Amino acid sequence: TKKAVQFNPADIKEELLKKYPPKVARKRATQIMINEAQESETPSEIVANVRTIPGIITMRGCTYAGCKGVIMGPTRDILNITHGPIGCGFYSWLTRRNQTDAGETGENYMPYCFSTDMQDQDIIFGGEKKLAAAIEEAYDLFHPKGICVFATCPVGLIGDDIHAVARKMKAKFGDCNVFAFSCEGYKGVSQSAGHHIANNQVFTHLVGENQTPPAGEYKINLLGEYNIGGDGFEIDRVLKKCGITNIATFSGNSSYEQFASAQHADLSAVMCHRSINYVADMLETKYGIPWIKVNFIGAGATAKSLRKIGQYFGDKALVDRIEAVIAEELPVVEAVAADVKTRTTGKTAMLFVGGSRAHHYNELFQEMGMKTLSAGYEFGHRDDYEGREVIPSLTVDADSRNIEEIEVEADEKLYRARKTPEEIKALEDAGYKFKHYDGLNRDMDKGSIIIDDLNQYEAEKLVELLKPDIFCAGIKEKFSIQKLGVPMKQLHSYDSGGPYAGFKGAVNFYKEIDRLVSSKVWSYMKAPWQQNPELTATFVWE
Ligand code: CFM
Ligand code: HCA
Repeated sequence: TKKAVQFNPADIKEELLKKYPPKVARKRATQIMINEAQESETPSEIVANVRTIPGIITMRGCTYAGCKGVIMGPTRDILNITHGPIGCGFYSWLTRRNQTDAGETGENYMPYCFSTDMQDQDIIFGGEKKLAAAIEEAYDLFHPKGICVFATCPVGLIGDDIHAVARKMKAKFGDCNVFAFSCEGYKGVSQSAGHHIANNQVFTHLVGENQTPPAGEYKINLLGEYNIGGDGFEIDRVLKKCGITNIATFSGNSSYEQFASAQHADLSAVMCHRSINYVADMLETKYGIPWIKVNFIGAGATAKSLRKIGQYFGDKALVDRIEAVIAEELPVVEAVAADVKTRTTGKTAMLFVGGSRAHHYNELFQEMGMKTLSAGYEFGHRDDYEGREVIPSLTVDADSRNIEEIEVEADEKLYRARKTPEEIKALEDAGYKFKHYDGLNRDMDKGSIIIDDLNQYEAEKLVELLKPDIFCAGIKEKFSIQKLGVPMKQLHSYDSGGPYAGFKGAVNFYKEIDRLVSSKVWSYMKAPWQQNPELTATFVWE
């Protein structure tokens, strides 16, 4: 049995900051927050979505990763070409474990990695011709419905006009939708700007193209679900059982046609709002499709989200069917939870994932009786922490303006809590619709430590100070944490596991976490020479 860690969060914060030069410590102090959201009306402020201080080894990724890897990567029949050095294409090639099912006849280009493989001479003389040739070669080989082109850092620096090349090739082919993304890695402070750029382009160039309404009742779009480890398959199974038609998932297990038909849905259900809220807003503004926040991570959250969808349609047949599904699925999950809880209750966790999973998985850990000591996002914005209270109907052309400016402008409009009644009225008069959903802070215990853009040093320090029973983050953290003798579960790729969403996913997750926190192997983490220092040899010069 493990001793309960008693800690004073203020001391921990001080300890984390101690190592930094004064200026760095001052900035980091604004991104480390001791949670008090439970008690106060206005959640405490955290600084988020700002540049990482150079020299710090951040957990973040780049804007290209957020655009190409995250949003567009999981779509099987759009052919994605990276315009850049080969590493950018290679490291965003299926590492995320986003799965797809093309059926017997469907196209699937995900097993391929398409890149222009930029070389020194392209940097000097320009890469546009090479890009046009790559698009043509891909078209001749595969005849896809769509080709997307993604800019990497050097493309922006040398000024290749990827949009002009895409337009030219689209006109030349006539039957293939070619469009491009100015998602150079450096464009924003993290992946987040890449989401925004991807949202804008896919909405501008693809959504609404298919005029024929798909068949089915209770039509929804599932936004912000990426089918990592098969999560989307499990959610689709549950939705289908309830009689809900999923027109388009953005973008797990998705296809060109799904995006093209998304405007036929009656409702958007938003799972990871960080990555896709811009599409949700644009669907609402242009097509009048409202959106609600859902979460299918955790059995309780799944039941709640299904009920929320049922409530939106307000149809008795649907509501009854949803209740029947919950009544059938939930007891199986609860039985496993009851067993697992005998071992997991009181255990502690730390969760540091991109922009929504820290929040979503906190709920799953709560279902197991576990406590999250510290959590945060790599690239969340303030609304992901504090909750969002106003939706800006912001449709911006991210390619013609500085994306950082746009993001600041969008974020500034979100915080109703900090606005005067006059300011709120002015926003409402201007057409902004107020909505509410909770951020991470609301669900974390008082006194837990919330940290934005955690880095390598702070991660190791936190583990050393608080000794959690499990640490959840990504591949860069995996082995440094395990070397400290603490089990580490990847909440991005799920290591080799999943699905963890929906009812069946919750069962998988309970069992996996139980296995990890109950294992004795972590107590054998001292090497023989650390336990028996007499083995240390002394070198004697004769
Ligand atoms: Fe949304 Fe995601 Fe996440 Fe994200 Fe990501 Fe991801 Fe993530 Mo990795 S879209 S914000 S940019 S839930 S890839 S499927 S796991 S960091 S917490
Ligand atoms: C990304 C993708 C990533 C990386 C995960 C990790 C993912 O941000 O580019 O660091 O392990 O989920 O695959 O977030």
